[in-house]
Amino acid sequence: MTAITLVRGDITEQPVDAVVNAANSTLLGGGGVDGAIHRKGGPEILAECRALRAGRLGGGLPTGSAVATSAGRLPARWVIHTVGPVWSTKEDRSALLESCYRESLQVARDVGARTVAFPAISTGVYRWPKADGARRAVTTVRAKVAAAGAFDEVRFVVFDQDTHDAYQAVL
Ligand code: AR6
Repeated sequence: MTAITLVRGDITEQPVDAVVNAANSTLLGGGGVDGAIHRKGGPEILAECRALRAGRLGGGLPTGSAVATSAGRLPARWVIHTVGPVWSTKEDRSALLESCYRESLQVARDVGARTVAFPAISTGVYRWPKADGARRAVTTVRAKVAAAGAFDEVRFVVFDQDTHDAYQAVL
């Protein structure tokens, strides 16, 4: 059984095997969770991201995909970078958001991570509605961990009270 838990706090302080980063396609950093992870994790993470860009991810990491690097000085072993979709009222991009959770867990499983922390992907700079983001995060993770059976804990780590309430309502 995988424990699915909710914590209000800073994802960079979670002592888990893998923390998921809400990155962008360049993999070269940004604000929000991404900025916090690179700031606290140190230059080793960015160096690995640059190496990926110089190699098999020359075109960047596609939206909905995920890739692992080491976690530098974070109290984790891996950072799993994923790129959420920017919210759109014209187009339904929810399959891409769900793909972020599924692909991140697939990568986590591939590296051997048993505890994984997720931020609320796309719900900050990318403006995805918090309640819908929470519902898709929880349902997608539940389905994937039931199928994969490889995790001890998947932890949702949220910053603000609204997001916390949204996750609590779904959980
Ligand atoms: N720990 C946990 N949650 C956090 C933290 C933290 N340290 N910091 C912010 N949040 P965002 P996105 C929450 O904007 O919407 C970057 O520039 C935040 O309150 O980090 O996927 C990237 O480079 C919100 O609820 O990610 C991309 O360009 C959630 O994490 C773009 O932003 C996600 O907010 C990605 O935007």
